[in-house]
Amino acid sequence: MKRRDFLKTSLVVSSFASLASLAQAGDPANAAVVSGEKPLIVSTWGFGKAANDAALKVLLSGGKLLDAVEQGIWVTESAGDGSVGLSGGPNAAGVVQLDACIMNGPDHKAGSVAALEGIRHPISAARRVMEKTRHVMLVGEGARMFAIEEGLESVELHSREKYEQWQKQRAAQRAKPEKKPEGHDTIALLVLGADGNIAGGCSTSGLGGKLPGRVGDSPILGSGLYVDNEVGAAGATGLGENVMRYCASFMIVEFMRQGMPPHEACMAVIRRIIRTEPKGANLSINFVALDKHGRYGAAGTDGGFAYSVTTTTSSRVLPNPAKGKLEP
Ligand code: SD4
Repeated sequence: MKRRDFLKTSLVVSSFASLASLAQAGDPANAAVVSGEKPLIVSTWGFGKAANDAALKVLLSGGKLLDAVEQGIWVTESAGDGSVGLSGGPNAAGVVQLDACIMNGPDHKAGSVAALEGIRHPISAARRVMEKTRHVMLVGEGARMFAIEEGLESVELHSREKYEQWQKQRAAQRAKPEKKPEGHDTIALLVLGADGNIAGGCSTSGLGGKLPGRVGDSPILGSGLYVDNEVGAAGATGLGENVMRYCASFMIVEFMRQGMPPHEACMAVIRRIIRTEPKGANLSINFVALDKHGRYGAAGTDGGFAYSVTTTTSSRVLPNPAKGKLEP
């Protein structure tokens, strides 16, 4: 075959392949659903639904993409259900240390805070770092002082008692059959706006019982969250140590850039990580992703992982499409 013919043939084949993946719309057996709807909001876990709904409201009332991300995540940070925000699991010293980041597609700007204590809304601190400083990330006491100077609400820190109480709760939870990954939860929330722009945020109290000062994947750009306005966005939840060593969210976005739909990109990254890990699929790594075309997807090694998807026509909690498809 002449070079010109070969190029022609491969162009036809590759556009057929992308059409085929776009044609998966509405097939419930295939998690790489084409929503096509904008705005589209995707987040981690079932609790993400309330955050998505709040984010959609912001967009529908004319708010900016970043307002939708921030105010959506506020809902989870304020929920007080022992997962994200100040009600989250404390570290081994009995203190809740929070991690968060935010990223804006159009200008590729980002802000992040880590090991932040006593601030009600770490996502807002991350946004202020992005918008009001020349830095990307602030940690610990510096982040706390900055947040207070910015007028963000600060609250009393949790004590050792809180840690003991939390340990008892966890022991009871572990006894239940369908448990969430032990001791950690995170919201990663991705928004595709009606104008095709993308933004995302991530907020967590991190791994319960962690060493004081430990920082997970959630505030690390490319690990817990990544946004590329030309391609899409991805976010993570689970055991940060198994995500941040692989720059997993960045890798998902890069796989989508190469043409994979979001669900396949999440699966491909999980498979790639599993290949190197002695623990196989026993890693507690879970991902959500959306792309520029309005396609979304997720995959996780935790059977109990779920994700939330919201458009103007529906708001749903969907099960982990990878459940049963990865070796434990
Ligand atoms: C962390 N990835 O700090 C976070 C915790 C989490 O579900 O996502 N829990 O490792």
